[in-house]
Amino acid sequence: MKRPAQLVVVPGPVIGHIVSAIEIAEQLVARDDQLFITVLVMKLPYDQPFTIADSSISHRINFVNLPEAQPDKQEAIPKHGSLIRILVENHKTHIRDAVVNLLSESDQSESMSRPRLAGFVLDFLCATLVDVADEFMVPSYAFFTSNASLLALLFHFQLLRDEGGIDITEFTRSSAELAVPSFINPCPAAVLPGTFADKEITESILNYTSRCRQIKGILVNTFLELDLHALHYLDFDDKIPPVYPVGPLLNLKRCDENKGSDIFRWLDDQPSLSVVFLCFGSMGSFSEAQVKEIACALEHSGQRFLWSLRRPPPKGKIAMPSDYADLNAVLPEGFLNRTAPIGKVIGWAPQAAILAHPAIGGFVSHCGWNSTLESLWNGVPIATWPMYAEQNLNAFQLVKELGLAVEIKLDYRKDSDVLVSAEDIERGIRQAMERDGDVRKRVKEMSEKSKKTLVEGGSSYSSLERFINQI
Ligand SMILES: *[C@@H]1O[C@H](CO)[C@@H](O)[C@H](O)[C@H]1NC(C)=O
Ligand SMILES: *[C@@H]1O[C@H](CO)[C@@H](O)[C@H](O)[C@H]1NC(C)=O
Ligand SMILES: CC(=O)N[C@H]1CO[C@H](CO)[C@@H](O)[C@@H]1O
Repeated sequence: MKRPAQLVVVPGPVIGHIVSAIEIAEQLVARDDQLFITVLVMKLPYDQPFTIADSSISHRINFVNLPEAQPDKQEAIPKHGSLIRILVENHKTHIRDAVVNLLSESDQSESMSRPRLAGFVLDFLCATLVDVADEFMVPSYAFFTSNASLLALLFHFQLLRDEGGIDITEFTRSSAELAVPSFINPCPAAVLPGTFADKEITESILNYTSRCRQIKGILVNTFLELDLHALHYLDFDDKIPPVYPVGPLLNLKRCDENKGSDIFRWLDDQPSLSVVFLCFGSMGSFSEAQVKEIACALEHSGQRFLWSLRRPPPKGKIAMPSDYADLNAVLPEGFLNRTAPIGKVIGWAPQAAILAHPAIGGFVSHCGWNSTLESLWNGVPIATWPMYAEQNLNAFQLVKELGLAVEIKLDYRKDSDVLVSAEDIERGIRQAMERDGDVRKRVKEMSEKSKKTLVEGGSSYSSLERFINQI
């Protein structure tokens, strides 16, 4: 019989990444009863609350909340991307200590079948922790919470930088179309993640990518049927470690908690596929002028809607959006009263549960990868409104390469002065809500594929098996 094995999982210090890490951990223990997992959770920036409330998570998954890392006094207030790099760096000692602890606990355990430490599974954002895994002389694996297309793009850029001496940040200032091997179509430089405009962040990301060449395997939250082209490219390059597409990893079980709330009572009263849902992720918020354009688009379209509207943090402050105390203060006068029969404006939204509701017929989204997966899973067409990081790219592929979404605006950048007009928004909403459109048909097909891939015989199911077998 196989000896029990222990994996140390380290999520990146971002709330969505922790959720994904938990999903991966659950999938792994569900598939191998000799597998034990310890998740090391870093203290999150911006005081984002994270508590592990769900006691239904397997007893073979153990969570350790790491102590807060002492910030380095010399660092100026870092930008978002550097903040993550610094946080990870500052947590190194705590991570080493936690693993030493773990090993000494299992040394003292009575059991004859102590799990051996089989490796570290590191969020891509924590790739520099390969050093720590090396100290324990165990292999490192990575997990990548976005998709294979982005991963392939990063490997491509990293080679251009390290072997071609090319400055990637120059691309974002050009109007060129780039031939990226993992993409079917040339990719306009304008859809490159805005982060590639920043030298320091680009350098960290490409450094992580370079570390990822030295590890034993990469788990990716995607599936073959969706990300075929990029996965083939990654497969055929022997300087890239084996890539295991194991998605879609979605937070579906926790959808039930919301039933019976005000939002769901309202949704229950709406006809099937009649409501467009607007939600822009945990960091998504808009200027007042932009909020007014969205409101006009909704009112003018006459479409039933559910709108998660968040208030931006005060200018110059690094913080998360919050809920408005008084929605009337930001919405056009009388909007709430006039639209009350067909619409509902809410604050924070239980997105996954809402997307699963039969009343939802379309989704205006920032196209974060996990939102994209949730929407496809539920067969809901997306109108893309990317806001930051890799979302422009996701939108580009979703719209242009896969035909799984319609476009509101592809090269919108958060904090830029671009105002997306009510007309553009309304057009996107109408297209996404089209009853018999091709997009809805393709999304339905992809929804079925995304469910099949996870069950026995499916591609992600087999891929996870291959990963487990080589631990
Ligand atoms: C990237 O890696 C190089 C070489 O190891 C190092 O000198 C540099 O400081 C790293 N940069 C960042 C931003 O991590
Ligand atoms: C909006 O409707 C509410 C109740 O339906 C009412 O109390 C309020 O006065 C109305 N506000 C405006 C501005 O019409
Ligand atoms: C699995 C996962 O990461 N789910 C997250 C996706 O993003 C939404 C918000 O954008 C989060 O609420 C989910 O937890």
